[in-house]
Amino acid sequence: SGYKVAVVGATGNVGREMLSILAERAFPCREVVALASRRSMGKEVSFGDKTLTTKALDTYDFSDVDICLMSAGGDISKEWSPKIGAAGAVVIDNSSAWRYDADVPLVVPEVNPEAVRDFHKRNIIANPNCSTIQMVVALKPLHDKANIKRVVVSTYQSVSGAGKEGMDELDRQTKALYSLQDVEVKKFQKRIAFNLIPQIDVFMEDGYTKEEWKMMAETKKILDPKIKVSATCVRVPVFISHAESLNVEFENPISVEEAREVLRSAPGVVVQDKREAGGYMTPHEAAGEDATYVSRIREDITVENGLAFWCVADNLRKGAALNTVQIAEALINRNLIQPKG
Ligand code: 11C
Repeated sequence: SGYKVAVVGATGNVGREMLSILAERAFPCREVVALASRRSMGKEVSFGDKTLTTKALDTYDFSDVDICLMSAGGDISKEWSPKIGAAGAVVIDNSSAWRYDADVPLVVPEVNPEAVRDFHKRNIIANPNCSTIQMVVALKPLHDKANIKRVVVSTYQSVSGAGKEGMDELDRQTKALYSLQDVEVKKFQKRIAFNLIPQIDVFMEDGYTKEEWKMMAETKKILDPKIKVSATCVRVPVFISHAESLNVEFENPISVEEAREVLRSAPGVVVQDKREAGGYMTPHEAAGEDATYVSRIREDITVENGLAFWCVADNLRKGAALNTVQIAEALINRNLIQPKG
């Protein structure tokens, strides 16, 4: 007994992480199937101590699947999520295809778990962008305490956010530089090894990039439409975990001590903040962890009620796979879905 879970995009960075998180958390499943494009069909992936052979998405019969975790990109999701949803499985989708649809809940379980109730409109729930997830996990307890008016955020995003190709590019370029060979630029817009790139996703008309726009639009949908967000998203030569520097302006006064207090007791947050050398979290240390880490909490001395802080999380786990599995758990804990088998 238990749920039948399909993982679509099982051979990707996030798909593999979904399978290991399902196994780690002993998700109540009677069966797990790994699906991917025809190109990846037959590849083997790990599920706990088992090995699954990937099956093709386009010929798979979803009629006895309860939950489908999708991480196969926006185009595949646009085509397949409605079909899978119509076949009776609840789709929890990690792409940006459905996030801004009024009939699709956009959920971070620590922030707006009650929104899962509306999943039945399309049988789809959207998982937010990785840089939004860790930011709203940290902002939620502060918003409840002192009402956020405005956020200025700069991100330091790892190459794994751009998939395996992004990780391969940093690896390849670094090796090429050390062996004095030509550096080939394929995945990113410029060289990423020993460099920074202030562009993630395409440019919008107003000069912000799509990644920056997502952080703004998603924060409004998940947390509060009144919060203003200005983001600058930067790719950095780090393999796993995104970091963010935030300046937050509040309606009401909030001291550093009060902020520490509410963050310490907030779900999903770990405060690691000693005002001494090394007393903060870094991306390398957050890789493989589940929490959103908050460090460097201090007063923003340029506004009346302001705080500045640093936040770090594993973009493949809390930023993607873990959040998706937690959404499935939120559905189950609320008795909103029953296993078909
Ligand atoms: C990155 N945040 O780091 C992006 C990847 O909307 O799900 C995820 C894009 C998305 O490149």
